[in-house]
Amino acid sequence: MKLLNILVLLVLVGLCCGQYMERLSRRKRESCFPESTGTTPFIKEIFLGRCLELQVETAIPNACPQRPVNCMRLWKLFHDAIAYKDPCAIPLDAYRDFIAAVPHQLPADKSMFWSGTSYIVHEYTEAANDLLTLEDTLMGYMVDGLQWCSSTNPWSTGLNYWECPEFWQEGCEVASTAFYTATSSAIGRQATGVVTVMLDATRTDGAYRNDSFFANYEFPNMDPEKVTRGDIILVNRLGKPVVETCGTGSVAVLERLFKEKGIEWTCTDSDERVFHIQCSKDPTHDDCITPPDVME
Ligand code: N1C
Repeated sequence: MKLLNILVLLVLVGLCCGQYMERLSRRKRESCFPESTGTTPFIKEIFLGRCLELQVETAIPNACPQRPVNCMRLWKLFHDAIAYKDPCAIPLDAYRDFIAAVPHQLPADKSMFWSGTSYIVHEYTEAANDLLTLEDTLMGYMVDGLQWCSSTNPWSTGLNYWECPEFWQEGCEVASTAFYTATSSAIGRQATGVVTVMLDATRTDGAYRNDSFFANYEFPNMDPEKVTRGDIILVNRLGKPVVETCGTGSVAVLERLFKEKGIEWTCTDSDERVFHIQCSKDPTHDDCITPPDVME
């Protein structure tokens, strides 16, 4: 009888833990620290940990830096780029020294650019395991998803952990804008061979937007002597009407720009992998359920 009770208890605990773990993995990860609009707590430690991790544990195949990266030096350059400056007046070239010090990590044919598709592009490159976004390289990985801004208080560390201005604030030039301007320009310059760009075809303001980092800093910095082809992948978001297809609207503009630059291009608006990845995230979505007559 005692043994039976223990067995029942073990099964119940197993079921509860299983469900809890499943729920945890489905939920968006959150911070255990009080919510704040300031710099991410322990940003320095996270930065250093990621810098080491990307060399020690999860290095990009065939893209290791020639010598071990001095992560402390990179942190100092990243920190000094904005520390003690007015958080709303960060010049666009603030990260110049930081960019110059980060090793180049984009092997030929591996660059994946994106605009409006951050919610799927990383799952796509992970599933394909053959393309790299900026966030997969050291330059973008160390601060991916983090928040940071400067403090002018001379008694502080130079960063503000209480509050940061938002990037859309009128007349405010924030650190992340300077950071993505510099890093986007750098990976645009570094790309060689075939490049891929993933755009959202269901956006009403256009898949290829003039005000995007891709349009302003990545595409213009691609060198036609080094880039041999541009593959455009359009994402049709589940349940949303398709606004543009290959050869129409702003996609046609990008195709023309590739041509004018002397770079060949291809375009696909029905990429199967994109469809399956979206369905794996939302398997019961109407668009993903195969009608019974197709299954027969
Ligand atoms: O303006 P976007 O798209 O065209 O920028 C995306 C483009 C990518 O190819 C990346 O290489 O520029 C690079 N990039 C990032 O890697 C990045 N990570 C997070 C640009 N912006 C990035 N962010 C944040 O997303 C940033 O704060 C900026 O405001 C948005 C831009 O995303 P978008 O409009 O979808």
